[in-house]
Amino acid sequence: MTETHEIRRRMDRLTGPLGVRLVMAMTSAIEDRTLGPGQPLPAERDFAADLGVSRSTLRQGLEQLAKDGYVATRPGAGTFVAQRILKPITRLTGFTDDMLSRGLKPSSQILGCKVMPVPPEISFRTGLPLGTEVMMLTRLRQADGEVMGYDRSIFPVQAVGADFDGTGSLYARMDARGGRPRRILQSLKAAGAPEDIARHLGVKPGTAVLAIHRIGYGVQGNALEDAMSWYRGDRYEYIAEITG
Ligand code: 16G
Repeated sequence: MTETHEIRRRMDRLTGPLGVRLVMAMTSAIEDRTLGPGQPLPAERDFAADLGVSRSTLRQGLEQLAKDGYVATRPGAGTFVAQRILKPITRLTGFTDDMLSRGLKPSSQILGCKVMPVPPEISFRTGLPLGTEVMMLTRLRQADGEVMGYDRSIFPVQAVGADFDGTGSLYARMDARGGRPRRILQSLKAAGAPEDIARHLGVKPGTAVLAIHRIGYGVQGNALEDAMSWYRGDRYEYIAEITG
């Protein structure tokens, strides 16, 4: 791997125990994308030799990086740089847009799709009149086949058309009708994954995930979406540019 040289260079610039320097150099290389998401790491023996560390130091370092969500090991296939999505907090995009712009293939598993009158608490929150027909769409979201998050979205049937079956991009579907949300109010917090969601995300119940609530409004100020998303904490990182 050509990047090994760069990692070794970074290790040499650091001080402290070899294992710590290895983890720090790898972390920075993954964060600045010297090592790209999904990139396979060399076999243990070669990697250890090229980095000038023992195999046990390398193994411990990789265990630490896996615990922190920087690398993932797939049985039989080796160790890879984890798919970590850096998402600007101020860009109004949907899941499909986010994945395509990173060269990843988005897919969804539909866990539920039903039409009902708007639940009263959603009506109070969004201003959608009681009696409005809404669709509740629950999807497991994947990138290149890996589970990234769980979306549960409620939106007026009118915004997507009565023949919408939940497949494909929700925002693309809205674009083809009256348009997707143009203004979004969003809250983001760390939460322990509830049991049913943890099962779908492939993590232990209680694992820290990003719990995101968003309400999206159309150009006219009308509510178009009330959504809860649970994103895997080891795969997502929200970033913001702050000026003052
Ligand atoms: C994102 C949104 C979700 C929206 C979806 C549309 C967050 C936290 N959630 O997952 O509210 O429904 O994108 O994506 O950003 P789609 O166009 O791929 O269906």
